[in-house]
Amino acid sequence: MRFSISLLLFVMAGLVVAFAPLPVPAIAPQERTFQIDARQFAYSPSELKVNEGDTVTIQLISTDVVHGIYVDDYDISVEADPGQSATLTFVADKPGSFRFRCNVTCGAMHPFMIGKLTVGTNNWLYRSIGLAVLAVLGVTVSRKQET
Ligand SMILES: [Cu+2]
Repeated sequence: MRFSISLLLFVMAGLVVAFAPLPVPAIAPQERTFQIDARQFAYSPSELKVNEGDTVTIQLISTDVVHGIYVDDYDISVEADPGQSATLTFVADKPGSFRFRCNVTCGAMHPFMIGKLTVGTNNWLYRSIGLAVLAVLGVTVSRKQET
């Protein structure tokens, strides 16, 4: 009986650690710079991951024809001439996943020239540390009660 109550307490504590709002703020916003090469019909890299609040600078380099980048929902864009680069800076203040796409008609496969921007909150580090500590405690306590 005692064992199952302490097990229940640990499960509840685990849920709190995993899902409760954190008293500490997420990792401080950073300045992030990405260089993206654009060519017919792809971006390289095509996936960007940042944390909410980061100041993001995208340096777009068009390697063949004129390309652009338009980020859905953020409603921002930039265009780069062939062989040139262009810079776009914004604050990633909306969490979630956003498509970005070429906003210059650059050829037949132009509609498929897309990428993904992921804006996440970076607090899983703290939560996973908390869960690891709880797991160790749980194992220790249940071992003691067995003896
Ligand atoms: Cu394009």
